[in-house]
Parts: sequence; C-alpha cells; structure tokens
Amino acid sequence: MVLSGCSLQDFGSAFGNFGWPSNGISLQAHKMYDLWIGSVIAALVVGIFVWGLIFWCVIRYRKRGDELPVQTRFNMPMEVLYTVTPILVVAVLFYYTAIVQTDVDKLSKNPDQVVEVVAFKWQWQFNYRDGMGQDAGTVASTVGSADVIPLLVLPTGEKIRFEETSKDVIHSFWVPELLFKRDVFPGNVRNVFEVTLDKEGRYVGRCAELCGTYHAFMQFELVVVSPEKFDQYLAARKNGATTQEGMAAIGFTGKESYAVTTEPLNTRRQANGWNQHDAVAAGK
Ligand SMILES: [Cu+2]
Repeated sequence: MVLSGCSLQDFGSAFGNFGWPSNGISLQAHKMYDLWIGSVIAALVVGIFVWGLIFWCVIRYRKRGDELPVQTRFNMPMEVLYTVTPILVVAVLFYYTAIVQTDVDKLSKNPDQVVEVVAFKWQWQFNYRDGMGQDAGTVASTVGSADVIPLLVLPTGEKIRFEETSKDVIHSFWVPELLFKRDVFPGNVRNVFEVTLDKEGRYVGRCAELCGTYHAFMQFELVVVSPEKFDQYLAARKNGATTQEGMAAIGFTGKESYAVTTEPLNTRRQANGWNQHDAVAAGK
C-alpha cells in the first residue's frame, strides 16, 4: 500500500533503473519494469533487515571476557519465524511474477498487425502479414544484408503480433528497450508473442542467442512511428517501394532512411580470406 502511493518509475530511474535500460517502450514492458523495481525494493528491505540483525549481534554479543555465554539450544518462536517469513516473501514474489508473466504472454484474438520474424544465419527478415499463422500471406517484406541493417517499422497503440521462425539454428529476437527477448526456433516451433508499443523512436535490436560465426552481425532497428505514418509506410511498401523509399515517404530521408542506432560491422571476410572462393582459388 505504501509503494502504490509513489511511482515505481520515479524511484527506479533515481537508481539507474537497477540495471535495466529504461522503463521500456511497450505496455508489457512497463508491467515487467514495475515488477523488477518492486522485487529489488523487496530484496533491499529484507537485506537491510538482515544486515541490521547481523551488526546488532556483532556489537551486542561481542566477546567481553573469558566467561562462556549462555548456551541456548533452540528457540521455538524463532524457528517458526524464520521458516514462515521466507515462505511469505517467496509467495508474494511468485504471485506478482505469475500475474505479470500471464499478461506478457497473453495473445489477442484479433491483433492489429502481424509480423513474421524470420531469422537465418546471419540476418533477419521481417514479413508484414495479412493474417495469423503459417498460411497467411506476406504483403511487404524487409530483409537485412551485410551492408544494410534491416528496419522493422511499427505503429504505437496497436496490438502487434510477432510470429517467429528460423531457417537454420536457434536465434533470439531481442530489443533491449522492450525489456523482452524470445528465442526463434527452426522447424515446427513457431513462437508467438504480442506487444503494444507506446513510445515513438528508434531502437536497436539484436540476436541474443549465440548462433555461429557471424552472430554479432545480426542487428536490426525497430522504428516506432504513429499509426498514420505506419499506414503510409505500409501503403508505400505494398506499392513496391523499398524499405528506404518507404522511410522517405514518412519523412525519414537521406541517412535517416537507414538505421541510426547501429551500423553494419566491417566483416573483413575478404581481407581475412574467410568463405571467399576467390581467396581459396588464389591459394590464400
Ligand atoms: Cu542469431
């Protein structure tokens, strides 16, 4: 009750969010953030209590002479207290975790947008879909390359459903600002989750599962725009515009039409003679 009186976000940001990037950019992220900050506060309260007891004992019962102190064998109320208290702490943490987790995993019957996330060694493809499931059609698609970071443009305030699939090994879709990541599996497993974004901006995304030699190059950028701009973007893409032309259509021209939060890494594959037929042929 005391905690509900003050904002967890104000408290958290005063302490660097206790290690998280921020309070997130989606409704789901805000709930996870509050759980995180609440858990840290609970841990600190228990910690301060325990430290207090330790230092009190150290000072109060320090050695004063050679006389043997009172030899207490057990204390029933104490035994009960330190069995019941941790169980209560765990029960409360479990209760709030279960509530937030259920909410984050919740799927709606009619999402506003469906994006198929296809991971492969070592890039991402984002397919805008006309329905749910494997059999739905793709209306627009963005695929990354070694030279161009793929952009995933999405609107605020809409239920966005992500459907994940991999062409080879296990990858993991991760946007730190979503405070969320989920593995991308090959084969029949099609991981699905939903997000409602509430903060416009551009955010870096990464593969968070070590998937091979060029794992580090699996970067993308999430571009969150207003629903109006998103509709314009998607309309342009449906009319055959490239990702960069689509970005220009909603006001991101020139350099802005490319990723701004991260840039392609220099692969040096040529210089190092890795996977290069020419290099192999030349005997390098
Ligand atoms: Cu990967």
